[in-house]
Amino acid sequence: MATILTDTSRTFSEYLLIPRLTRAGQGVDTVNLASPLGVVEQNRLSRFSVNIPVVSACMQSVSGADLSIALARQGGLSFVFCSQPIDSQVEMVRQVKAHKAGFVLSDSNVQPSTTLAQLIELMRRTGHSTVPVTDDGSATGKLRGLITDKDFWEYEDDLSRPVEAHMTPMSDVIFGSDGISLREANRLLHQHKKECLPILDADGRLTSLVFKKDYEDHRLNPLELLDESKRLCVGAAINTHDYRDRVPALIEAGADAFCFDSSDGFTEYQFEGIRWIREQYGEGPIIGGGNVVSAEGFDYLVEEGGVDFLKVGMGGGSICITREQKGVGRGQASALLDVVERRDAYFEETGRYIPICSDGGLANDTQIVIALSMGADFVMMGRYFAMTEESPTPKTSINGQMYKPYWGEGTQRAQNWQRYSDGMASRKMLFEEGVDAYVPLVGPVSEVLETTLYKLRSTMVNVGADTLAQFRERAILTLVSEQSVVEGGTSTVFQFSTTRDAEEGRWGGAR
Ligand code: MZP
Repeated sequence: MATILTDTSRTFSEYLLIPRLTRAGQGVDTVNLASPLGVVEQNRLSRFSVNIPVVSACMQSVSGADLSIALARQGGLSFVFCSQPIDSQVEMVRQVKAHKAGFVLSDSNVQPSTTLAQLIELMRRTGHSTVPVTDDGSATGKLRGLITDKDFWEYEDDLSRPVEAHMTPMSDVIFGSDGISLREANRLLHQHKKECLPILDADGRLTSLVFKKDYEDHRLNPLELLDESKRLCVGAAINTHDYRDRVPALIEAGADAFCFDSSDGFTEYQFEGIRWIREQYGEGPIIGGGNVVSAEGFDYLVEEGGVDFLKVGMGGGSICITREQKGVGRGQASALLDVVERRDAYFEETGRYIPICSDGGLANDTQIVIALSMGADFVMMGRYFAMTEESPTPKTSINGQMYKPYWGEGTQRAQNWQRYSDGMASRKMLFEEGVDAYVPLVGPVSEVLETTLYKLRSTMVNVGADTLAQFRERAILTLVSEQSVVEGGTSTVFQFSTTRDAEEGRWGGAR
């Protein structure tokens, strides 16, 4: 006979945190949100951590190159989707790695004989106002000078003249030598009051550029997630079908972490995939497994499989209809609590700490907070990021409101049969496990994350926690009744629907 669990399948909105002592000196500015992604061996640091506990979903309508760059700049990590050919996924990973705030390969270059008119056309096309002049017009040619939009007057100068007549010649260019540290390069920029510092090799060939604006940018984004070479970090999704080809190509492209993208990762197919990567590359690559929703799944992929982190969640995603279609899944809070309990016991037994990712179904900031308090080390979100400026889909106006398309990987549109058919040779999707939808456009990643993370920090202070580890340890949660949810909202007051309505004295109606 089937085993029937006695506990109910619960979700995050059924819980509330009880405040605990906040110590003097604690505040949102003292909270540290760093979180491990790689397994943490006893008394060691994690091999790889994120600076904020947020990653973006392995989805076509979410994790492209622009979103990956925007999220890494805030301290989080994207997993570029794998439901695309290996070449195009590799290209996206490369784009993120090339977007280095630091030493940049120059992508707008001219020759000394290029005319001002051609230069202006190039500047308009690329948006760049400083252009290296190299002997052959390439990014690595011998540097002859630098030209900026301040070196000529578009409506006064003769635009048929060559740039060499206007450029700063080599004799006056301040440059750094290959191998210079970023700190030293920034010092030279500061000392000589320059906007751009070319870096040259021993033969005088251009190797890269360092910009003052990137330095300022980094000061504004102190949590930026960078690798050892100061390049932005990016993760890549992989599947159980073509990892033998995909993983080597992604490693070559510089991917910092991998994550199996599967609706049900409790399979021998995923186990074999993890084993293969470990056999080929040892403990080096950070590998995320899942998704699982039970302690049994944890044991299989962690104890036997050897993953770094584990993703939890099945059927909770905002675009997911797996539970309706197939009758499998579990309430996200119950799934998370079960896996976290097992993770903690495993840590007691072995001294190995396995980071857990709560994946999908987070409908608001409060649920992110509850997931982290329940023991998730970080959360993965799709809808949240699909709504941002930087997601890869076009903005669409519907009835005067701006929206973005958002579709599940289990739709005919995504054609991600690999995510759902671990064992089947067939590439057909006989039924859909996801829906095709629109979500409202909410703004840039930096702005939405600022609010979310401020709320998280604020709740952590309520619980007296300085770090996410303390947050989990100190968290006391209570189940809520329907009536206490009603009590938690506004009651017996008239509420203005927007601040503007309030200012203009318009009633939004009672809630
Ligand atoms: P959400 O943040 O939009 O609620 O959920 C995103 C998560 O839903 C993804 O990370 C993935 O685990 C899951 N997902 C993606 N596509 C589908 C589907 O088509 C799905 N069913 O469930």
